[in-house]
Amino acid sequence: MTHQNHSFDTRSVHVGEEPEFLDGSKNEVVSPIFLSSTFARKEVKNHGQFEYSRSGNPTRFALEKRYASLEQTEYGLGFASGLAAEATLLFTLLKPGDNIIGFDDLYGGTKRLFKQWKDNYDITISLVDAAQPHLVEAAIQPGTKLIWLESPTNPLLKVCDIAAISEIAHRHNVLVIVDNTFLSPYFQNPTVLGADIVVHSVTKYITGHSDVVGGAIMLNDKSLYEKIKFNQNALGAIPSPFDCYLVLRGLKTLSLRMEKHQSNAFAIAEYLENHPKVERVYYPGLKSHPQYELSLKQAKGFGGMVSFEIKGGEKEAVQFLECLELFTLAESLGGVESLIEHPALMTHSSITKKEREQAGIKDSLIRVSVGVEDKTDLINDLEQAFRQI
Ligand code: P1T
Repeated sequence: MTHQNHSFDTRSVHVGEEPEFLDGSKNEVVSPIFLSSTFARKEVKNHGQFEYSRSGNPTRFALEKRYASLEQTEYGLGFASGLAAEATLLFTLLKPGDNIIGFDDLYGGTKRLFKQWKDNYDITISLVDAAQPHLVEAAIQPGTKLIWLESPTNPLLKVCDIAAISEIAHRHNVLVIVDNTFLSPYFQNPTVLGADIVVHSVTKYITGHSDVVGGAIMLNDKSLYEKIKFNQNALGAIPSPFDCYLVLRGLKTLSLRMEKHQSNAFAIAEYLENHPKVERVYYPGLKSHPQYELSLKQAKGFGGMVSFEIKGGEKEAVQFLECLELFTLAESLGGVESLIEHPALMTHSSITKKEREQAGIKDSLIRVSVGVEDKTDLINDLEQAFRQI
């Protein structure tokens, strides 16, 4: 059955796992975990749909079909991690002498990857405040190959106008890649807004239970898809069948989880905004957020990530974080359990202090991945920790 006319909630449950999908004689409701690393053939010169699990596996195939459906693209590809997906993209799209324009606020590991490409493969990187599209246009140079965006960004929750930047990029023959990890395909579909390629850390909301490290790429262009798929196999950074099964399972509740993450995040952002020990709150759903109107226009929601600056500096931030009991002090985000962290010392410690300062990541900044627990319990935990500093 085709789910083309079905809504997101229906597609996230069914696509890739239609009972007759794999073979008419098999009618499982849930995709089996195909552990076989290789697939038999009758003829030397011909193989069936699957040949060897690095190049294709039925459980991964089911998941890749769902990835494409949820991002409303023609094609989806699964990877062993978000960074494996990103590295495969850079490997496929760049040649020496090329230039990447990136948002000045991006996940620290993405900036570290860019630096590897810069140092080893003669690529130049221009980081700009993409919240101002004219700065992106001004940064375009003859060698610019791609513009790399997050919206909202990690960790400052900056939002950029994906449609406006895509229009600028396409006038200059440049590709737009959007890392859509923070909103998930439930709240935002960048290719519908004009971007060329979407990348995800599946580790986060898409899986949703902090038990898989995975990545994904979704796109519409057939020739680009074939090049990236070739390198998915050639580089081999693929997800295991068991991880694919867990992601298929996690995705069935994506819409339910995202709604709860968001309503809890609203409550926490408002609580923090009124707290005397808080200097500043970053959440795109607050009217005080500089791109609140843009978020309303281009996304269906604001997500579950909130960042804030505590009054004081690193000392107060660390003290606060170590006093929390219900929030787990850990890197990562997007799971059902609330996580909290210190970007400068944790997720963004792989970039230099100078770069962090340029991007606006202060030592007093704290990032919260709001889970789906009871919001009063979460706020009570924050309150008891504030009282101790
Ligand atoms: O961890 P991995 O699945 O390889 O994904 C990397 C990645 C890519 N893009 C964004 C926006 C991310 O946030 C991440 C990973 N981020 C964390 C681990 C973190 O705590 O921010």
